[in-house]
Formats: sequence, structure tokens, C-alpha cells
Amino acid sequence: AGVKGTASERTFIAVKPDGVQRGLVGKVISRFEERGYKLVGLKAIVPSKQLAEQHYADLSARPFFKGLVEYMTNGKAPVVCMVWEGKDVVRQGRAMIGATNPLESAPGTIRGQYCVSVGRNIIHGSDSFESAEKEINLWFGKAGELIDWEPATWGWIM
Ligand code: FUP
Repeated sequence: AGVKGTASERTFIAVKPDGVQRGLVGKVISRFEERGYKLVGLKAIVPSKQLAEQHYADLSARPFFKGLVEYMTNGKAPVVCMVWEGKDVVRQGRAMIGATNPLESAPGTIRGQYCVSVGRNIIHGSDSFESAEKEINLWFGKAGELIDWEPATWGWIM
């Protein structure tokens, strides 16, 4: 996940199926782009049960686990998976997303602006650098799926 504490730090962000169904992918991308982060990976997939279970392995004993996996995998809409890169992006990404329970999320955060239900909180973001490394490998494990690129300069525009 890049190098922690540098401009190459990376985090895994995913718009979950409810967020995709509600047309919020563009809003999420805009917020990270406008903040100054760089999109180095992007794809829409319907994850397998195994992938969703691995992603949420820490929550496997929780009563909502089965429903959570079913909602992530049922295919009514895909999960839009992203890797974002930039300074402090793991921590800042979490701050931009807001608290897990949207009713506790500050207004102006993504969850605080767009949702009200913990089970339909539209977006995921890695909660630590170590989780980001695991999640990026899990969701973007294939070679060539992440791209290093240089941000535009006037050269692209004029
Ligand atoms: P977060 O890192 O903010 O996504 O929070 P967690 O990893 O604790 O939870 C992951 C997902 O589990 C949440 F996005 C929604 C679901 N969840 C529930 O449905 N009920 C709960 O009480 C807690 C989490």
C-alpha cells in the first residue's frame, strides 16, 4: 500500500452495492479527486462469497455477518473498488467517510451526507495502513491492476 506517511501511501475504498444503486459513485470519486488524491485502481465487480467473507473476516462472529456478505455479493449492483494514493490517505479517507453508524457520522462526511442505516452505509475504507495492504492485495491481487501515473500539468491542457 505504498509507503506509510509518504505521498505514495495507498488505501482501499469501495462503494458498496447500495451506494452504486443510488448513483453515488461519482460523488465519492469527486471528493477524493478534489481533495488531491490520485486514483490508481478502479473496477466494478460482484465479489464471490469467499472474497466478501475474507474482506470482512474480522466480523465473522457478529450476528450481522451473514446478511453483510449476502448484501455485498447478491449482484443487484456491483462493488466499485478503488485504490487511492496520497499523503495520509488511510486516515484522511476514514475521516472523509465518517463513523460506521451514519447517525453518528458528522454532517459533511460521506456517510453523514448520504445515508442513515449502518447496514446500508454505502462505502468502505481501510481502517489502518495494515488493513489497506491486506485489502488492496485481496481486491486488486492481479498484476497490472494498479497504475502509477503522473498528475496532469499544463502540458495536457494547452
Ligand atoms: P467500517 O470500517 O466503518 O465499515 O465498520 P466495520 O468494519 O465495523 O463494519 C463493516 C460493515 O459491517 C459496516 F459497513 C456495516 C456492517 N455493520 C452492520 O451491519 N452492523 C453493525 O452493527 C456494524 C457493522
